[in-house]
Amino acid sequence: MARLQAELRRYRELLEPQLIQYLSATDIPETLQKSMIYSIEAGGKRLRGCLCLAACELAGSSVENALPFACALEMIHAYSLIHDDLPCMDNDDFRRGKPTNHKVFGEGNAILAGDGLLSYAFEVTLNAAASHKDEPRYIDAALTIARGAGVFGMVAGQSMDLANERCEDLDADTLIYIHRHKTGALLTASILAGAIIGGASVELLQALNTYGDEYGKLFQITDDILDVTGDFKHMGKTLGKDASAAKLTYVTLYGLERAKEKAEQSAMQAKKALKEYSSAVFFQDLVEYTLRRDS
Ligand code: GRG
Repeated sequence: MARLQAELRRYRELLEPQLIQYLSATDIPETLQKSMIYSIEAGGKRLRGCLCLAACELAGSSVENALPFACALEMIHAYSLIHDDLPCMDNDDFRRGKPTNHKVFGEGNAILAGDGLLSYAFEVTLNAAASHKDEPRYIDAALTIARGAGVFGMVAGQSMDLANERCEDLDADTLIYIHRHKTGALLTASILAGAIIGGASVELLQALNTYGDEYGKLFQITDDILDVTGDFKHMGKTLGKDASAAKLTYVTLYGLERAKEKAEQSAMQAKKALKEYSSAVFFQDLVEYTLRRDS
């Protein structure tokens, strides 16, 4: 995994200073700025930003072109975690190994930090699109992210999750719908946005769409498994919450062993989707890493 780690490091070293630069703008009110920076600086794997940059490179373009979009994706992801952690949602005290945003800044400020990050993300992508008026793919990438984050994507999944809380007879189709939207949609949008900026062919976009769908499933199944088998030190959040909240997960639905088999199946399908692309090494390595991840 040294090859993957080096690539992730290269992408993060581009992404993180740019993210902080966006958030360091001088005219943001102090508490709002501090709370947004708190959640962004708390860390995280920066997976969505890295996927966006890697897809742009795979499509044959320089990562710099996708950098605003990668930053926007990390802002949207951070907002979703801040809001998901609120008492009215998942009610979590820890995230990324630190007290959650509302524990430090209060609920009102945490809601605003999320709102601020989400709105700023679209300001950043639309600014990038406005600077490339003659290249419509920049606006396509912004739209792809909007769709993945919003009422046809992540917010739809979160809404269905909320609607089905403590529902005794949830079925596998609903579980798949929830996770394909709540977790998978933003991951897939991250990959597609980067590929669109990079000028990917229709064939590559289709292959990456299939990869994203399977990778999203793999990511969620391993998240459910780690809720049972993981530890706080690596995951940085309170574990065992799914069981105590009687949540339907891949583990509660299928049991640990079959959930692991399902993760293996999605891993295989994700890798197969890109088998024609010999330069998609990052994406193939990421599947192996995710299958064995502990954080
Ligand atoms: C509030 C609209 C809204 C949506 C929230 C993202 C989300 C939807 C909920 C988070 C619940 C959760 C733990 C989902 C499992 C998958 C997931 C998104 C895990 C966290 O992502 P990582 O592991 O986090 O990439 P880091 O901290 O590494 O960035």
